[in-house]
Amino acid sequence: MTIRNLCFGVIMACSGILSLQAQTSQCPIIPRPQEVRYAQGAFQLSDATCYRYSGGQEAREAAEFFVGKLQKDMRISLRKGKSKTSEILFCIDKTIEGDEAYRLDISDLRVEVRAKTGAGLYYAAQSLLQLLPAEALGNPASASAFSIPCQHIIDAPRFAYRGVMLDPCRHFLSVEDVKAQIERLATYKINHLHWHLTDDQGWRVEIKKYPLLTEVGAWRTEGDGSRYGGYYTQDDIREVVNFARRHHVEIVPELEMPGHEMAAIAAYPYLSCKGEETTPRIIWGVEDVVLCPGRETTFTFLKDVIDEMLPLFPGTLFHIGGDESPRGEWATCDSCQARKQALGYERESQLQSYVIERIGSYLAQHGRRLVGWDEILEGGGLDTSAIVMSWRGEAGGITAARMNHHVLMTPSSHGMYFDQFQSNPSVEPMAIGGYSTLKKVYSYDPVPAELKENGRAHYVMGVQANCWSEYMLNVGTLEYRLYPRALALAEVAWTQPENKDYADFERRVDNEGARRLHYMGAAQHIPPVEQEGACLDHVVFTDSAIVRLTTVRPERIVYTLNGQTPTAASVTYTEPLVITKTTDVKCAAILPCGLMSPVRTIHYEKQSLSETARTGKLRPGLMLKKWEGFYASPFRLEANKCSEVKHVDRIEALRLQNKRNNAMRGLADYAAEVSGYVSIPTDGVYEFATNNVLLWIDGTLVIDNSQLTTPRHYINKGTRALKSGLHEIKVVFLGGIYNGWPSYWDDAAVKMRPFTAEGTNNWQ
Ligand code: TNX
Repeated sequence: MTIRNLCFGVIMACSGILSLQAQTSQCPIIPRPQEVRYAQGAFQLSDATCYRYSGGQEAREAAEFFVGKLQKDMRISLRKGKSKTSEILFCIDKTIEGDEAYRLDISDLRVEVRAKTGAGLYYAAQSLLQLLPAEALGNPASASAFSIPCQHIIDAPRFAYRGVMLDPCRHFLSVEDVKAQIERLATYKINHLHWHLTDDQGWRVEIKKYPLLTEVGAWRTEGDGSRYGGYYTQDDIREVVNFARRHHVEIVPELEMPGHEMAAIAAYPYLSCKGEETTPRIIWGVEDVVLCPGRETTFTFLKDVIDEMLPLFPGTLFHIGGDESPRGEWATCDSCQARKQALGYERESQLQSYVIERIGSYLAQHGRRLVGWDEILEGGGLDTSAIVMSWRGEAGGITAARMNHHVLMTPSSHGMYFDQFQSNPSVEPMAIGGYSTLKKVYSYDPVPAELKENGRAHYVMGVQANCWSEYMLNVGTLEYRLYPRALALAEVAWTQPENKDYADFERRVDNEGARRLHYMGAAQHIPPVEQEGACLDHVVFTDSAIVRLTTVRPERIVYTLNGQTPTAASVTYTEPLVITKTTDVKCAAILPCGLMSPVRTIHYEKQSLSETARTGKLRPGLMLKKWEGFYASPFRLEANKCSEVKHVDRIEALRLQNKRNNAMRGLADYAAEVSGYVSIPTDGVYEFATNNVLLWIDGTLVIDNSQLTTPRHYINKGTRALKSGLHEIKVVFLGGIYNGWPSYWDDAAVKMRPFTAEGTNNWQ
């Protein structure tokens, strides 16, 4: 099986010897500072070191943060006071330009940290901590002194807004999970956490005036009948916001409107045009039912909710969503049409603008700035104070900047969607699609060329990556998707383009970066081994097979052919392997710092060509059997009573056995199987792909998707050596909603092609 079935933890392949000497010649800091100048000598940090601060509370907080970290992570206790031989001074210095800029002067007897603000001092402290070896985090008692090379660092961020979005609506994150990410992200100088608190599938913020929002709206019924949900109390939110403040992170809350609000509508049906009773959405995708902009009660509700949210979130930015709001219901709603007429509007999109405008001015009265997804531009007339978050490519951001809006760049097309795959989908846990590698994230420049050319670069306030969580079932998967891509994002957001260098970044991630993440307790993506070309877990051959291994970023690959789990001491892959008998190739990638990817087992099986089926007289078509009810597993269906047997003409008929509605509510789920014969044109090895759950050829299971968390895409492919002629085929489909994905959205097809290791043949 692939790594999808393993946990995302990583293991140390070798412990190595603790080097307490930081590397001198190469700066390990992520994001890379503006300027680093090395000098002779080194500063000794130990229990004998003293610390001081000047500049009031801000300086005290930064100093205490640093001292606290040393104490907690490395068991080094600094004393407050002066020392002639080893001291660290944190100093607010108003002559330094830039709110988050800092200077770090490390000489043999003294470290001087200077910044204009507490945030600057905090970032200096983070840089200083990154100059200490990451191993010390994992072995706090292992060293009593550290040596930091003398150097002078001058640093400041490129962008004021450096953000990550978390989505606890699709899959919930506990307060502790959210705090853990804030602390880690702040290590890399990320300073905004956009918290997506409301959506169709769940409402996550306690609003005292509307208790049903969390009693009803925070819980949805999953496809297997279980209840899923959770929410943050106002105390929880205060705790997170305070924690974030101490790490100089502003929380930007998001209250979606007018779309993506099915959970609120389920709690208070009068918020929608038709007012029908409903439930939070039970599948991913976009809900057609949205807030009614015609009725005043909608605005009373939104203002009441905002009134309770504002004191919880003292930052200046407030996100009102605004994305993906279908307008179909408004066209037939009397209140919406009356509003449209009264305002002289011609298009429904103007009603969307009306909502944004009214709420925007309400927020402005309360000293907040509205942020919205790029759809907020669509109806026209948007106040220039609104900040546009460009997610559908860069176009929204460019248009907005041309109209004098500040913009935040988070284009799904340029790697900023961390819900996308980060290496070959065949070796990754299920993701939404797309392809966003570490390199792609790193290579992004948030200022589009057009804005540079027309002098509008300054409208780009910053950049953000989004962790939409449809396919992040738990915090382990979130972290696996977030790290180390968030480190690349941090460098995109902080470092000036002329100081960026992917090869150097890769070196820092592969060494100190990965190690630090590991000791901070974060799961992270260490590139799993892929096969070049056709990347399958089970490869059939008749004579011999050539195995070509690779990883999405170049790493050492180790492997075994004797069934043993590979270790750092195993053979290093240097050239393609030739396999002539049935063999399990077990392989893993090892980073230079010793961390190892999950082990992948690729089963290479030597087969002789499978005989054709003995058949009597055949009729065209296939036999379909159906069983009513929800099935979590496709095995042993025969043990249940079959409700129907009939002939169908296509395999795809499997998914058409009930009447569906768009929102998939109240479906009668079922399992179904088709069986028949497939005609194989010539002798050879064939590759099959299907998003159905099982595929058998000649009574052998060739594809088993039953372990996938979500049956979508053509992930598990299978191969089989077949003689020309007719072969038995059997396919099983489970109709139902699996982790938010309705299998009725799949095409239910089976594809086939002659197998080539290059994977270049077309599907038939
Ligand atoms: C689009 S990005 C959405 C989200 C989904 C996401 C999945 C945006 C403003 N809306 O509701 O979760 O795609 O990638």
